[in-house]
Amino acid sequence: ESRYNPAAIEEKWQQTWTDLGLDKTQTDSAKPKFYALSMFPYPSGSLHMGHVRNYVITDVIARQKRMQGYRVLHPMGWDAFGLPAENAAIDRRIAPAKWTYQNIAQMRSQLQRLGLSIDWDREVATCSPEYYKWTQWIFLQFLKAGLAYQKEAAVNWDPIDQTVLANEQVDSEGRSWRSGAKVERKLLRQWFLKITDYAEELLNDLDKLPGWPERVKLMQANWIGKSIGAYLEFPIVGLDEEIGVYTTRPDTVYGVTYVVLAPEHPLTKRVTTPDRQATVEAFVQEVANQSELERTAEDKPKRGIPTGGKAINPFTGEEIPIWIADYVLYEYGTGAVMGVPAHDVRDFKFAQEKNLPIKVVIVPEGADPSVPLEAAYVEPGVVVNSADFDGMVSTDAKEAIIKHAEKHAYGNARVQYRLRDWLISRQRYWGAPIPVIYCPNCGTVSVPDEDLPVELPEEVEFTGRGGSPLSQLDWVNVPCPTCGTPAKRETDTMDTFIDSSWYYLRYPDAKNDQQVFDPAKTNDWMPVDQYVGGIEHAILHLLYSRFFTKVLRDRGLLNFDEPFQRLLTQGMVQGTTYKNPVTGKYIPPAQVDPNDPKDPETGEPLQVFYEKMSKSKYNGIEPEEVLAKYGVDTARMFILFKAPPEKDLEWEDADVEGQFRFLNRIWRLVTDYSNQPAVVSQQALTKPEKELRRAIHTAIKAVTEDLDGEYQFNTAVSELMKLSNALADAPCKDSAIYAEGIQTLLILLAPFAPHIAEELWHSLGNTESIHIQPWLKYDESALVADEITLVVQINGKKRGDLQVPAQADKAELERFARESEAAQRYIEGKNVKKIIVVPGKLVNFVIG
Ligand code: ANZ
Ligand code: ZN
Repeated sequence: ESRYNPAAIEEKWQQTWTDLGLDKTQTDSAKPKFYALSMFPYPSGSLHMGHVRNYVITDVIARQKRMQGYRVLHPMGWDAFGLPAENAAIDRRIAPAKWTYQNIAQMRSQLQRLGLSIDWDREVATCSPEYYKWTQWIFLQFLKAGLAYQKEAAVNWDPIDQTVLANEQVDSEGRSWRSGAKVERKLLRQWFLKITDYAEELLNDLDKLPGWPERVKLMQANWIGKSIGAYLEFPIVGLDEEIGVYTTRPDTVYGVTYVVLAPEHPLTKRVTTPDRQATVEAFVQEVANQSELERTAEDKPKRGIPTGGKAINPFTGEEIPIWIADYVLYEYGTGAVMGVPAHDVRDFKFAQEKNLPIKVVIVPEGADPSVPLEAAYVEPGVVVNSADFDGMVSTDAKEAIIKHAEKHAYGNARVQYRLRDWLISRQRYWGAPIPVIYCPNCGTVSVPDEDLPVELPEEVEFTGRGGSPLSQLDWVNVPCPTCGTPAKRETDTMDTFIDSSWYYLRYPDAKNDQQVFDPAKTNDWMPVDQYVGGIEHAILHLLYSRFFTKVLRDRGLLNFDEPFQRLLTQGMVQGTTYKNPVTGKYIPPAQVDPNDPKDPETGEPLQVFYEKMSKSKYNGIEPEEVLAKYGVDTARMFILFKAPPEKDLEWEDADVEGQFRFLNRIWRLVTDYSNQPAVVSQQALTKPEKELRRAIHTAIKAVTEDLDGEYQFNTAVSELMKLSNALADAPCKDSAIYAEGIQTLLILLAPFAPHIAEELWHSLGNTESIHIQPWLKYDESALVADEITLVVQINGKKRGDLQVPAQADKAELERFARESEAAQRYIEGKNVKKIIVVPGKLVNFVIG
C-alpha cells in the first residue's frame, strides 16, 4: 500500500488482535499488575465524544503499561439500570431489558471500532441477573452488619399519576415532568445505608490518596462536612424538657436572643401556646411541601413564626422566645438552633426581619461593644457581655464555655457531619430488587442466599401510574422463607449508584457464579491503579465506592482501604456553538457561514464560542463521522494532542486534519525507508548519526516520562512530532541509527495510534505484533550533546549564535564568543565593561 488509508488497515488489525488474544488479561503472576479502569457508561444507545475521550485515555495507559511489562486489567461494562429504560417502556412500549440490551450491543460495536484493548471476556452489565444477584447479596451483607435500616423519609409524590418521582423528574417549579402536577412531599418507609458510620474514615483516608486531584478531595471533604462544636440544652419554660441545639459557636452563647426549631421538630407542638396552635400548624403544613433546596436558598427571605413558647438560656437564666423557621433543617444537627443575630449572617437577617433583639458578645480588639452593628460580626475577637468569660479571645472562649456547660451538665463538645445516611429505595421497576420479604409473623426477613437473585418479572405493564409496576404484580406474594406464611416482597428497587459502587471489584473475577468474587483474585488486582472518568462523579460515585470498599473490607472480603489509587478526571469535549444573543436561540452550524456568522432568519450577528457538546446546542460532533472520514487513529491522536487530559478540549476540524497529516507524514517516512537499500553500519558514529541518536533517546525519555508521570499525552505527541521531523531531516538515511529511529518512532506511537503503528511495523518485515514489543529504555549517554548552541548577547540583546563543544568551560566559552563574528562587529573599538557567561547557554558583553 503506497497511500495511508485507515479504512484498509483498522478493521484488519482489530480482527487480528482479537484472534491473537492480545486484549486478554494476562495472569502471569511474575509480572507486576496494573489495573486501568474507565468509568463504565450508561447504555443510552450511542457513544458521544466524551465517551471517546475517556476510553481513549485509559486505552493509551493500558497499552503502554502492557508494553512496559505489566500484566494489565482493562475491562469494560455497563451501568445498565435506571430511569431512561423505564421511560422508553412507558413511551414506546419496549421492554426495559430489550431496550437496554439493544443499546449495549450498539455501543459495544462502536467501542470496538475505537481499537480499545479491552478484555471483553470480563464485560459486566449491572442489569443482568448474574450481576445483580451479587448486588443483592452485598445489600444483605450490609443488613447483617447493621448498616442497612428502614425509616420514614420524604419522597416526591405526584398526586395525579399516584407515583413517586425522582428528583430529576421534578422541574424547577416543583412540578411533575409527566403530569404537570404540583409535586407533594410524602413520608414513606425507605431503606437507608449507614454511610455516616464511616464519615470519619472517609474523610481521613482522603490523605491516603496523593494520586487524586486536590479539587476532588476537597469536594468530598466538603460533602462529608465535618464540623466541631457543642451540644447545648435550653430548658423549656413550663415543661420538664430541654431543646438541644448544635452550634459551632459556643463562644457566642451569651448573645442568644431566641431559639429556633425546625417546623417538623417533635417539640414544636408541645412548646406552642394554645393561642398559636392554628397558625403554627398551618405554617408546618406549608413548609412540609418545600424541598430542602427551597428552604435553604440564600436569596429567599427566611420564613418563620413565634410559637409563643419560651426557653431559658442556661448560661444567663434569661427567658427567650422559641420560634420555628424553614431555614432550620430537621435532619441536620439536632434540628434546632440557638439564634445569635449579632454573629451569624442568617440569624442577623432573620432578627432584622422579625424585630428580634441583637446582642453583641464578640468585638474586634479595642472596639466599642455599644455601637450598633450594621451586619453580623462573624470573625473571632474579644468576648464581651459574657460574665466570667469577658476579655477572653473568642477562640479560647469556645473551649472554656464547653467546659462550663459540661460541669453544669447542660452540654458538651460535639462533632457533627453534614453527610447523611444514603437513601437507596427507589419506587421503580428497572433496578435491583431489594431482597427482603415482609412476614406477618417474622417481620422483615432477608431472602436466603440460595434464593438469590430475586429476579425482575418480565410480564409487566408500564403505564407510569399507580406506583412501582412491581407493587401491582402477583410477584409480590411469596411464602415467608422462615415460617412459610403468605408474605409480601419488598417492591422497591435499589438506587443505581449501588450497582456502580462495586462493579470494579467484579472485573477481576467477572464470571464467578459461586461468589461475589474470589477475594484472592480481587485482592490481587485491586486497588485500581488508574481510574479515569468525568468530574461529575467527583462526589457521589466515588464516595459510595469508597464506602463499599471499607464495608466489604470490614466484612473480611477485601484487604485494602481505598479502591482507586489514582484518579484522572478528564475535561469536557466542547464544540463550536453559534447563538443569537438577542433571541437566545442556538443555530446549527450548517446554517451559518463561519466567516460571517449571522442568524439565517433575522440576519443578526451571532455569538461564537465553545461549549460542552450537546444535541440541544447543535454543537456536537458524531464520533462515527470522524472515524469514517479520518479513521480512528487520527481521532485518537487529535483527542490526545489537543489538550492535557484533565482540561476541556475544544473540537477543531483543522486540528483533526493536522493530526491526519502527521500520520500521513509518518506513513511516508516509513514506506520510503522500507524501499531503501540495506542498512550500513560503521564503527564510529558520524556527527549526524550522533545527533539523530540523541533525538531518538530524547524522545524515548520524554514520552516515557509524559506517560509515567501526569499523563501529559499532548506533550508526548509533540515529542513524536519532533522525532519524526528529526528523521525526515536526517542526512544519514542509510545508517543503522536511522533504522533505530524508525523503529523507535513506531514503538512510541503504538499506544497512541495502534493501527497505523502495527501496519508500518509489519511493513518493515516484522512478524510479531508491535503491541507486544517491550517499551524502550533510553541510553543516558546518548542524551549528552557534543555541541551546544551558544548565544552571543551585546548588552542583553541577542546578536548571534554559534556551535561550540558541549564540554567547553567558562573561559573557553568566553573565548569562543569573543572571537565570533557577531561579537567582533559590536565590540570592535568599544570598552567591554563586563562579561557574563551562563554555561550551556550564552555569553553577554556589557559595553559602554
Ligand atoms: C449558633 C451560632 C452562632 C452559629 C454563630 C453560627 C454562628 P456547620 O458549620 O455547617 O455545621 N445550625 C445547626 N443546626 C442547624 C440546622 N438543623 N439547620 C440550620 N442551621 C443549623 O453549621 C453549624 C451551625 O449552623 C450552627 O452553629 C448553627 O448555628 C447552625 F455566631 O449556632 B450556629
Ligand atoms: Zn415468617
